[in-house]
Amino acid sequence: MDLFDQTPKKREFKKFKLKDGEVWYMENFIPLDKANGYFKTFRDQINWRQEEIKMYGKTHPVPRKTAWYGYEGFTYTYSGILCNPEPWTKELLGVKRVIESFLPDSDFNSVLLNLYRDGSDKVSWHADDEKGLGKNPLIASVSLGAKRRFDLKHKTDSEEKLQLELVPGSLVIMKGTLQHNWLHQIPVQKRILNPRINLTFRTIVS
Ligand SMILES: O=C(O)CCC(=O)C(=O)O
Repeated sequence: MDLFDQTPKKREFKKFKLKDGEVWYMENFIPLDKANGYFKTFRDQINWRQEEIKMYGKTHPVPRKTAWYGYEGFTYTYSGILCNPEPWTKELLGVKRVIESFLPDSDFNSVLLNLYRDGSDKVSWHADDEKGLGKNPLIASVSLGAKRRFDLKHKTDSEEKLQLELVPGSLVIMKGTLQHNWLHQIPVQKRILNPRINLTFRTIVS
C-alpha cells in the first residue's frame, strides 16, 4: 500500500552514479503537508536521547538528539554509543514499507533518527561503515522539517564531491560501495533556526 499516493507528481529518483558509489535523490517522496504531519508526530512521539561521545579522554554531548528503533535484538554501535532498539511505531513502519516498495531489494530492520534542533546542530564527516551494516550497505534517509545541506566527498579524490539541499519530504538512498569510498556530513548552518528530523533506515546484518 502506498501511504502517500495522493501526490499528483510522478515520484522518480535522480540517480547520481558517482566514482565508487551511488546516491539517489527523490525530492517529493512525501508530499509537504504529510511530511509536516510526520515531523510533528516524530518530534512528539520519539524517545529522543542526548548521547555523549568520548574524545581524547573528554566527554562531549552529541550535537543533535538521536534515537534507535527497530526489531528486537538489532543493536547498533557507532562512535562508541551502543543503541538498543525501541519497538517500531506504526508511523515508522508505514514509512519503512513505502520506501521498500520503491526498492525491491531492501528489507530494513532498524532506523536511526536524528533531531537537529536548529542550524547549530550537525553531523560531522563520517561514513556509515560499521561492521554491523555489512558490505555495501543500502541506507534510506528521509528528511522532515527544515531544509539542510548534505555534503558528500570522496575519501581520496578531492575533485569528487556532491552537495544536495535536502527538502522536507525528500528521500536519499546511499548504496553500492559509497560508504567505503565517500564521507558525508550535515554541516552547521547558523542562519537556520528551525528543527529538522532525519530518519535513516538501515539493515543490521550481525
Ligand atoms: O541527517 C542526515 O541527513 C544524515 C544523517 C547521517 O549522516 C547519519 O545518521 O549517519
